Amino acid sequence: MSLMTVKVPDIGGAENVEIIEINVAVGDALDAEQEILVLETDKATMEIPCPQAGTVAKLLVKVGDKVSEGAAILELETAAAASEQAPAETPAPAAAEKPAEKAAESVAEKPAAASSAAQAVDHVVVDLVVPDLGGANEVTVIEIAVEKGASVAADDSLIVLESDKASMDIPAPEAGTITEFLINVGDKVKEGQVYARLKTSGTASVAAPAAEQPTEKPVEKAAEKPAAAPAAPASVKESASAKATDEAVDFHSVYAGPSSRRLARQLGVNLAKVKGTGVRGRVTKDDIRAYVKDLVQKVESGSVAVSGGSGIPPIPAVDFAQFGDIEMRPMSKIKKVTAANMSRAWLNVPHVTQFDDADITDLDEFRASMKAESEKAGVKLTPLPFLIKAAAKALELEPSFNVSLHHDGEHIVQKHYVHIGIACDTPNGLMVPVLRDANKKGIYQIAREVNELIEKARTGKLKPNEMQGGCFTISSLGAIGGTGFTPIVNAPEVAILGVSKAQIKPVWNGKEFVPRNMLPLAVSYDHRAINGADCGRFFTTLVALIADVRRLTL
Ligand code: CAO
Repeated sequence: MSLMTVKVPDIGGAENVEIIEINVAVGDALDAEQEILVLETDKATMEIPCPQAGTVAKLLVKVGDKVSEGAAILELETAAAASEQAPAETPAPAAAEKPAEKAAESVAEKPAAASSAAQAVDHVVVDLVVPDLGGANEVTVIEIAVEKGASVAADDSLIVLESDKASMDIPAPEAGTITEFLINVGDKVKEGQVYARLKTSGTASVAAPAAEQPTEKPVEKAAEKPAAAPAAPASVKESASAKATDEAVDFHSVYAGPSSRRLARQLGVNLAKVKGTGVRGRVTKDDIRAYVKDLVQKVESGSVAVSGGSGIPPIPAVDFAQFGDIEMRPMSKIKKVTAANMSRAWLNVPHVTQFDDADITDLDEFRASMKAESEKAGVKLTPLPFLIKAAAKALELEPSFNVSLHHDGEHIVQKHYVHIGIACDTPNGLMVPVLRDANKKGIYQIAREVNELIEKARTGKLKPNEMQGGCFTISSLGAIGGTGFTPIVNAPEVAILGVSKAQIKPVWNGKEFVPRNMLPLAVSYDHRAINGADCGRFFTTLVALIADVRRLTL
């Protein structure tokens, strides 16, 4: 093993160039050509590669340092054989990495074919040519920042070129209208190649058309001031393409180096959505990785399903302020979790909802008759404990409802316990505490435990295990009102009961209409696990149990 010092290579004479990114750390094993750091002039970025494989022994620079050719960057521990060739110079950055100023000068030196005498013409059409690429043979067009027909100001970025190691914005030499592009994104272009035509006003500083050309016609010629230097990131203007749809990959308005852009393209990441944490907000590769990691986590937790997962078009963003006064309030954690759970269940579970009314006239009479006794026992008896008991009994009698789909997609999990979830409206949002073994408990015990759970939910004292393990959920809006609703299955449960407000209704008893207290019920179920006939049986059983509370004791 031996130690070599890696130095800043020939960077085209640029001096005191700022280090804006360091992509290696002490101890990293580097391959030859692996990117070490990124330099930036006010016109271009350059990635400095490692001259040969080795391990970083010491970093000699930090982000923000200004360096010139020959400055020591790091010490590299290399294999002995390789070190014999040392001190190896860092390979000069390829083609486009040569500082843009250089490219600009080089191109600017090339005079336009036409004379510099200005002539009075309405307008001239000038060819925009690819500037000096610092010796690179070909570079790729990675963006066309404006559309044909767009009016551009001087220095507006028109296209972005990228070599292996650097990217550069090619700005408009002056104001005008783009009449055509002669290249497409992905094309390889060479220095001097005409990539677009710009119609400028005749009195502009653009060189006049050649004398022999008729002045009444627009003139085509090379611009005297060709697209020279890549624009500084800060000067990147919003382009027509940047105003495209949210989904369109918008690299143009993004400040990122070639390797970051390359990584974004490989991963299909829209760079415009990535928050840059590098110098001056530059998007680094770590930013892209963090973005992808975060996205994957959100997708796996289901929290981004509403925003376009599984090919579902996202709901477009709306600026509500344009319609009147608004205020932004943060969602509580519970509301966010509920939103994620609901979208996940709604998108994953094929729902069917069936409806029926239960006659609770007798139940209500019984409840009223028990009022004094229940108060003495310290229990408030609403219809809810009876519904819980009835649901638990119905689940025992119709076990096809007491199941979950196994995540392998090939098994049904039959449960031999009966835990009932109660949807509970709390100041922070919807919570679903779970009453365990409801089938084994009496009405008083259920009422007492449920009231405790509701109290805990509303005071934020529920423990995680008190919200887990439910087999079936009851969501009661009975105290509030409404004649019916279609509840969303609380997956991985396969069914839910929605309870609406009881009402006295005329019911035909075979001889006459009689006033009965009717409770509107809805059962939503997961049609992957339950068939309509199963639900019919379960629902009939449930309604019969509610209508005759004596059956609950059997
Ligand atoms: N019909 C008519 N009256 C009803 C009724 C019904 N279906 N259900 C309850 N009531 C009555 C009760 O008897 C009580 O009246 P009394 O005091 O005169 O006896 C009154 O309404 C208030 O009941 P409550 O709300 O205090 O208690 P509850 O046991 O009925 O409900 C709970 C408890 C936690 C289910 C309820 O408070 C709640 O939070 N519901 C909201 C659930 C929710 O938001 N679900 C989401 C819907 S979308 O999926």
